[in-house]
Amino acid sequence: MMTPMRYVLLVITMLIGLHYILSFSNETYGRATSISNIKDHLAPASNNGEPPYKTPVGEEYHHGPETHEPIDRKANATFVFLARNTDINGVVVSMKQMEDRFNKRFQYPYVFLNEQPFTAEFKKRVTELTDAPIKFGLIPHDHWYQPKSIDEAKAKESRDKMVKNNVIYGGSVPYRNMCRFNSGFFFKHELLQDYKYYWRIEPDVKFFCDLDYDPFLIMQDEKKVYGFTISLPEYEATIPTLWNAVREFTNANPHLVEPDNAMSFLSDDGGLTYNRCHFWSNFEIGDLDFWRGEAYTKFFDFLDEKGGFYYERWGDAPVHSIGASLFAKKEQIHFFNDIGYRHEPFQHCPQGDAHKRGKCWCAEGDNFDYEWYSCLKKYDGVFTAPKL
Ligand SMILES: Nc1nc2c(ncn2[C@@H]2O[C@H](COP(=O)(O)OP(=O)(O)O)[C@@H](O)[C@H]2O)c(=O)[nH]1
Ligand SMILES: *[C@@H]1O[C@H](CO)[C@@H](O)[C@H](O)[C@H]1NC(C)=O
Ligand SMILES: *[C@@H]1O[C@H](CO)[C@@H](O)[C@H](O)[C@H]1NC(C)=O
Ligand SMILES: [Mg+2]
Repeated sequence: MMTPMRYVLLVITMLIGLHYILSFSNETYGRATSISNIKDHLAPASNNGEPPYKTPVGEEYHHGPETHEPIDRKANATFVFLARNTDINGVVVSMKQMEDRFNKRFQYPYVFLNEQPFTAEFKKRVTELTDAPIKFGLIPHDHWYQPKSIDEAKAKESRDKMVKNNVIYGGSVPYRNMCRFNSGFFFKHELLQDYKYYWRIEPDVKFFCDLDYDPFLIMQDEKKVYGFTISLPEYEATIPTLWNAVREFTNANPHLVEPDNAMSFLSDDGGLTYNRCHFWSNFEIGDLDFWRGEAYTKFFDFLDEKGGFYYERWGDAPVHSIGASLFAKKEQIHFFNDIGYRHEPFQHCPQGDAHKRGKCWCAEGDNFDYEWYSCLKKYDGVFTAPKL
């Protein structure tokens, strides 16, 4: 039965879908710049290829139930958790699940970061949840706050306009600080210098499945640089000039673009326009040295100079996604198919054998992977699409 409420919801969903399709087919900004350099560096398509996740993680990585094999091998890795003191109740929800599903067995350390000192109460509550080492770090002033080089009058005008247009977090300076920090600074923090891999966690997320293998070892053994579970398009209003800046950068630095890249995840027309697909960065398992490397460092500095973190509201998700897609090989971006994960309002729920193996508590039918608003099909297309 179609209740009136369901009918209204369906119509709203269809309208949003229509808007999305129209806006996708009508990119008008910034067609002026030459794209020849990007075209030269388009990923060669591999028709034979399948996305790497279609091949499940090898049996040798699985440890089985906790009564079985002890953990004999670990990666150089840590969790990274950026949070405010006021986030504590959501922080413990996420961390308790991470401990129960994975880390009480694997014992990776946690690094907590904040631009203000963590309170004794915050430290006590998270320390009680784990036997693994925990470090609490203060973010250096210049890595967090709006730089002096930003014209505050211009930035404010843009924020006010976004508020008027109901852009999510459009009026927030702290949110912009956070996006810029996550884009270009977290991996520079002194507490992260000791590590090569990180797993980012946010407050109030859910981990649905037992994980009896170490995803960091997959990263290390297969030389992956970026792992995700959910992908979707970014809001146009937050990044109107981001793609122009990206093209300007790649045109000026073609040698930094990886020839075997994942451009077709980002663009449906060979780099001319951005389809706004990005990996949802509230979940990330990544290589810190990749962010610290020459290509991404120069890329971030270039973007930072443009001021779009403040004059617009560039998010760390599109910035990381574009960086990983253009400066790494496509096979180095990994979809963690067997990690069940939710950050409101979307979730990835492993299907079939993976669901059973992980004893997942999400409903298999509630899975974002091939919903219309998901970009996973574009990720698949990177490996299967015919050559442009
Ligand atoms: N220290 C600190 N952390 C923040 C601040 N704003 C957001 N965060 C953290 O940054 C991450 C993203 O923020 P969140 O509110 O979850 O944004 P959303 O997921 O995009 O809605 C979370 O880990 C927050 O705890 C801030 O002003 N200070
Ligand atoms: C596309 O953008 C142009 C210029 O902004 C506008 O005139 C046109 O109506 C738009 N078309 C669609 C389908 O949105
Ligand atoms: C861990 O990785 C970091 C960054 O690559 C490196 O500096 C450090 O020496 C590594 N530690 C170990 C024990 O390998
Ligand atoms: Mg969040």
